Amino acid sequence: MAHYSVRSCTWWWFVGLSTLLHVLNNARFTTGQMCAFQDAAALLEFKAGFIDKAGYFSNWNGSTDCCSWQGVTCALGRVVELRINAFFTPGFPIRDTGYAGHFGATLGDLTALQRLKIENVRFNAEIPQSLGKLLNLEHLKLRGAGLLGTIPECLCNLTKIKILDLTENAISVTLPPCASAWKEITAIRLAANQLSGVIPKVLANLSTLMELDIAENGLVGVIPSNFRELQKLEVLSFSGNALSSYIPSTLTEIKSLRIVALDRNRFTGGISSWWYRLENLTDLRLNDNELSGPMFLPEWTEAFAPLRTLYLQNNKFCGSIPETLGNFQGTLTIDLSNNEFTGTIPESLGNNTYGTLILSDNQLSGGFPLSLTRLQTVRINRNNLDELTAIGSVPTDGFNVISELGLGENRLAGPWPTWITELVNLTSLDISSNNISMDLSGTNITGSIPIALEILKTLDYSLNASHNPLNIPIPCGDDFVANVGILDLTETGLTGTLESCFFRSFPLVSSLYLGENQLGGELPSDMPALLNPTTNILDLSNNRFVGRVPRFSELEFLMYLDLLGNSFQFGPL
Ligand SMILES: *[C@@H]1O[C@H](CO)[C@@H](O)[C@H](O)[C@H]1NC(C)=O
Ligand SMILES: *[C@@H]1O[C@H](CO)[C@@H](O)[C@H](O)[C@H]1NC(C)=O
Ligand SMILES: *[C@@H]1O[C@H](CO)[C@@H](O)[C@H](O)[C@H]1NC(C)=O
Ligand SMILES: *[C@@H]1O[C@H](CO)[C@@H](O)[C@H](O)[C@H]1NC(C)=O
Ligand SMILES: *[C@@H]1O[C@H](CO)[C@@H](O)[C@H](O)[C@H]1NC(C)=O
Ligand SMILES: *[C@@H]1O[C@H](CO)[C@@H](O)[C@H](O)[C@H]1NC(C)=O
Ligand SMILES: *[C@@H]1O[C@H](CO)[C@@H](O)[C@H](O)[C@H]1NC(C)=O
Ligand SMILES: *[C@@H]1O[C@H](CO)[C@@H](O)[C@H](O)[C@H]1NC(C)=O
Ligand SMILES: CC(=O)N[C@H]1CO[C@H](CO)[C@@H](O)[C@@H]1O
Repeated sequence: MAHYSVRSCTWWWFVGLSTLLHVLNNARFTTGQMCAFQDAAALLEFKAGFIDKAGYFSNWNGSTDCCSWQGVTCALGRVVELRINAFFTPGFPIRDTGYAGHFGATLGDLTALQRLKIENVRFNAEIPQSLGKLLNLEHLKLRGAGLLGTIPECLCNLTKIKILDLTENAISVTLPPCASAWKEITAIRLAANQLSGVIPKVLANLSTLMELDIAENGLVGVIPSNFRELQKLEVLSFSGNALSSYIPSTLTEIKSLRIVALDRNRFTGGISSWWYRLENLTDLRLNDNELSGPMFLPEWTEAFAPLRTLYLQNNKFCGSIPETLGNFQGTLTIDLSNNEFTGTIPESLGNNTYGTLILSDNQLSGGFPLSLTRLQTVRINRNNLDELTAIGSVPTDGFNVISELGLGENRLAGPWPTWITELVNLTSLDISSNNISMDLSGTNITGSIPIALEILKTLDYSLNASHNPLNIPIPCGDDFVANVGILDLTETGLTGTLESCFFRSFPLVSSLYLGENQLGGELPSDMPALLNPTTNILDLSNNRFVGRVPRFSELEFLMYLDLLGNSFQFGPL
C-alpha cells in the first residue's frame, strides 16, 4: 500500500508539473508575448511610412516583441488591436505631416486584427483595398485621417464589423449596396465628409444599427420612410446636409431613439406630436429648416419624452406655445426663437426649473410670467410683449434662480417694474428698446441711486436699459457700488455731469455706453484713471460735453471710443 501510495504521489507530482508548465507556456501567449513574425513585419513596414521626428514609434524595434510596442495589443501572439493617436499623446506632435508611405499596403497582413483606431494622422490617401482582408475586424476607426475617394466595396468583406468611424475625412459617394453584409454593425459615423447624392438605400437594411451619424455632408433628397426598419436606432444625425421634403412620421415608430438631429437641412411641413412621446428621446434638434405649422404636443395626462434639448429655432412654426410644454420633467434647453409663434407665454414653462428658454424673434404678446424666474436663462427679445405688470409672483421656495433675462426690443411701457428688484440671482438684464420709465417722485435724487436701480447691486455681468425714457440723473451714489461689467444706458434721458462718484459706483464697468443723452459739463481730467483699467468700449457720443478731452490713450485696452456730437475743445487725445 505504501509503495503504491508513493508511486501515486510521484505520478501526481509529474502530472501537476507538466500542467503547470503548460499553463505557463500558454500564459506567455495570452499575456501578449511573442508576436507573430507576419504581424511584426507588417507593423515595421507600416512604421517605415511615418515621418517620425518626435519618436512616437521609437519602441517599435524589430529586436523586441511587437506585442510590447506602443499602441499594439496582442492575444495568443497575434496583433488584435492597433491604436495610434500621436497628436493627443503628450510630446508627440506629428500631426498633419505624419505619413509619407503607401498607407495600408501592409495593414491587410494583420489578419487577426479586431480593432484598428488611427486618429489625427493625415494619410491623404484612399481607403486601402488591403483592409478588405481584415476579416476579423470589429472596430474600424480612422478619424481625421485625410482619407479621400469612396468607401470601397472590399470593406463589405468585414462581416464582423460593429463600428465604422470615418468622421472628418474627405470621403465622397456613399455606402456600397454590399454593405448589407454587415450583419453585426451597431455604429456608422461618417460626419464631416463630402458625401453627396441621396441617402444610401442599404442603410435601411442594417437593422442592427444603433447609431447613425452622417452630419455635415452634402446629402440631398428625402429620408426614406423604410428607415422605420432600424428598430434599434438610438442616435440619428443628418445635421448640416441638404435633405428636403417632410420628415417621415414613420421615424417616430423607432421607439429606441434617444438623439435625433435633423437640424440645418431643408425639411418642410409640420412635425408629428409622436416625437414628444418617445420614451427615451432626450435630444430633438430640428432647428434651421423650413418646418411650419403649430407645435402639437401631447395632453397633460399623456406620457412625455424625457427631453433635455428641444431645438426648433429658425423655422416657421406658428400658433401659440402649448401649455403642456411645461410638462416635460426636469431641466431643459428649449429654443423656439425666430419662428412665428403668437399668443402669450404659458406660466407652466416655470416647471422647467434651472432650464434655458429662448423665445426671441417671435410675435408673442402679453407679459412675463414670474414663474419663469425658476429658469436660469430666459430670452424673449424682439417680440410684442406689452404687459409690464407682474404675472404671478417670484417663487419663494428657493427656486428664484434666474441669472439672465432678456426682454429687449418689446413694447413694455410704464414705470420700472418693482419685481425686477426681487430677482436676486440676476447677473444680466436686457430691457432695452422698450418704453420703460422711472418714477422718481418721492425719492431723493441728488447724490443718490434711484431705488429702482438697486438691481445693479446684484447684476454682475450686464445691464442694457438703452432706448428707454428713464429720464433720470446719471446714477452716482457714494454709498452705492455696482458690479456690472457692461452698462448700456444709451438714449435713456440721462442728465447731469459725470462726477468721480459715478466711477466709484461702477468700478468694474469695462464697456460703458452713455451716448445720446443730455449729459453735460466737463469730463474729469483724471477720467482715464477713474475708469476700470480694462475699459475697452467708451461711448459718450451725442451729449453736451464741453472742455478738453482727457488722455484716453492711457487706457491700454480701449478699442472703441466715440466722442462725436459733443462740444469738446480740440485737445490732445
Ligand atoms: C533596438 O533595440 C536594441 C536593444 O534595445 C538597440 O540596440 C537597437 O539600436 C534598437 N534598434 C533601433 C532601430 O532602434
Ligand atoms: C474582399 O472583397 C473583394 C471584392 O470587393 C474580393 O476581391 C476579395 O477577395 C475579398 N477578400 C477576402 C480576403 O475575402
Ligand atoms: C434590403 O431591404 C429591402 C426592403 O426592406 C429588401 O427588399 C432587400 O432585399 C434588402 N436587401 C438585402 C441585401 O438584404
Ligand atoms: C429605453 O431605455 C431603457 C434604458 O436604457 C431601455 O431599457 C429600454 O429598452 C429603452 N426603450 C426602448 C423602446 O428602446
Ligand atoms: C407644470 O405647471 C402647471 C401649471 O403651472 C401645473 O399644473 C403642472 O402640475 C406642472 N407640472 C409639473 C410636472 O410640475
Ligand atoms: C411710452 O409710454 C408712455 C406712457 O408711459 C406713452 O404716453 C407713450 O406714448 C409711449 N411711447 C411709445 C413710443 O409707445
Ligand atoms: C442693447 O440693446 C440694443 C437693442 O435694444 C442693442 O442694439 C445693443 O447692442 C445692446 N447693447 C449691448 C451692450 O449689447
Ligand atoms: C439727499 O441726499 C443728499 C446726499 O445723500 C443729502 O445730502 C441731502 O440732505 C438729501 N436731501 C433730502 C431732502 O433728504
Ligand atoms: C442658483 C443660485 O445662484 N441661487 C442663489 C440665489 O440667491 C440666493 C440668495 O442670494 C442664494 O442663496 C442662492 O444660492
